[in-house]
Parts: sequence; structure tokens; C-alpha cells
Amino acid sequence: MQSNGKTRCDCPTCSRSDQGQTWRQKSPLILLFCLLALAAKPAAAGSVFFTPAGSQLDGDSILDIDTLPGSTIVFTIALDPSGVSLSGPFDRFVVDYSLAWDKGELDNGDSHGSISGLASDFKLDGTFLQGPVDYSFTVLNPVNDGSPDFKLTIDHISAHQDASPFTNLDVTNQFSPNSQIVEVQSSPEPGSLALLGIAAFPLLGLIRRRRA
Ligand SMILES: [Ca+2]
Repeated sequence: MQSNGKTRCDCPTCSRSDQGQTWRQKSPLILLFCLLALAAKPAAAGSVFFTPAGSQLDGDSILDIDTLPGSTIVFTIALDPSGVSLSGPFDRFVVDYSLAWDKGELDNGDSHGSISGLASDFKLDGTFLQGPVDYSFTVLNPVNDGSPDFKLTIDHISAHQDASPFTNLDVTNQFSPNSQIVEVQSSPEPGSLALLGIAAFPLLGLIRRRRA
């Protein structure tokens, strides 16, 4: 129903005070309601992650590590339990995780796996306590092909109390996200770009002379 340019709601559930309010007038209240609803959600979860996480160097969605063949990358896997809520005293977290990497681009001296493709290249199941764990890799042939070269997947996380009564609580759902990926790639060095420019300059002159 329209009255003085304002949309009125005649629905019986609306109170009298709501009558005559436009959507423009109501929208701040709706926004406030949405913000309160978001604030009422559980706090951010804990995380298991690796560093270096890389940064975005190209157009795809995977973060990148700019490196060179022969370089060493040490991936450190760590656990951040902030945001995890435990109902009782617990001594430690136990994390079951998997690592996978592209064996054509990264090498850690292990010869497991013979199938090409990231997921089947090599998998290492590990369990560690709360401290960080390092994995060292030699960079072989870093290619910017838009596919992950190193991936961490969280399979299961439990909180343990070692003293009696022994307790083992599954807290996997309190950790997010359950995987992390990064790509290794090699950008041309500024020196080689300059050399490329110097080499291209006489060629450009030759093309111009031929056109003239
Ligand atoms: Ca990328």
C-alpha cells in the first residue's frame, strides 16, 4: 500500500510503530541485525599451516613462491590453537596430516611414489605435537603452470590429556581450513631481462631498416 510516497506494510504481524517506515528507514536495522547475527557465530577456529605461505605473483588463485633451481625451501608446519575451545584440561594436540608435492619441481631426497600428479606424487603421513616441524626441499624446475606444488592436508586433530583420566577429544572440526597449497615458480632475474632488452634492440633496428 502506498501513502505519501512511502511503502507501507499492512501485514497483521507488523506492529503499529512499523507502519509507515520505508525500506530505506529499515535497512540500518536490518544491517545491525545481520552484524549481531554474525557476531553471535562461534569464534574463528584454530589452524594448522605452513610457512612460507607465498604471495600472489600472477593471475591464478594459488599463492606463489618465487625461487630458482637449486634453491632450498624449508616448509615449517605449525599449529595455532587460538580460537579452539576445550571443555577440560588438555596437555597437547595430536595432528595427523599429509604432505604432497610435485616431484618435478621439488625434491626432499625421498623416492616414494611413481605416479605423476600432485596427490599421488608423494604422501607423508605424520604426527607431531604442538611444536613446529620443518621439511627441507631442493627446488628442481619451478614452472608457473597454475597448479599446486606443495600441499598440506589436515586429516585429524585431537586434544589429549595424558594424566588420569586419560582423555582423547576429537577437535578436527575446530580447525579451519583443512588444507593449504602453494606454487613455486621462477621469475626472470632483472639482469637477464636487461640482457634480453639489449639483445632485442639491434633486432628491432634491423626490422625497421628492412621496412624502410
Ligand atoms: Ca598464483
